[in-house]
Amino acid sequence: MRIVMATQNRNKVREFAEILGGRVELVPLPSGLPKAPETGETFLENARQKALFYAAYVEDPVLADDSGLVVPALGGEPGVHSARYAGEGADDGANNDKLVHALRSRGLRQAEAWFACALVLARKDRVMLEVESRVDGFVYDEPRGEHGFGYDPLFSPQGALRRFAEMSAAEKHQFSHRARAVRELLARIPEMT
Ligand code: ITT
Repeated sequence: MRIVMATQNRNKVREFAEILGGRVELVPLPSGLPKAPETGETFLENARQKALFYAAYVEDPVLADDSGLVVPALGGEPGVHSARYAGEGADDGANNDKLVHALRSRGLRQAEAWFACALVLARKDRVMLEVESRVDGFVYDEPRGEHGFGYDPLFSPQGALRRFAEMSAAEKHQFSHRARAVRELLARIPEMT
């Protein structure tokens, strides 16, 4: 099976390839396409929006991922705004700094949090499969580790003493929202009509 990865985020593409380990042929989006709109209020709405937007441009099924970090003590932020928490075009460092300041300004050294991942597989104008998954854990007010991307230096999954950014890719995928969602998607591919 060949799937077009409907994302502009290289870290997501790398993680999908690691998690799938060759079971599916992944191809990138053709270059020069506009960025899909992301105006939904939920991860699933945004994943659907991206999948259907890019599916209109290609023949093969496309897979979109919308994901992010939810911190209930911060009113659910960064949430669906995770990629642009510190402003449009913000980099991971700026987003992490903003999260650290948001925690500290509320007197929090740590807080419960989860990473969520919605995946939508679409072909042409039709959604074929949708799955959602999450990993519960904690965020902290100081970063640790050099691996991964995004908020990985601030997040530890429940049952692990280390941050995602302190883990190898294989260790992160034992816990991660994305790896769980991909496994569920693969299990449901036979349901596709
Ligand atoms: P596309 O829309 O092109 O896929 P994006 O980076 O804009 O790329 P999202 O809107 O889904 O994608 O935002 C996801 C953000 O959530 C991402 O940029 C990270 O800041 C964060 N995030 C998601 N998964 C993560 C992970 O496994 N580790 C750390 N941060 C993650």
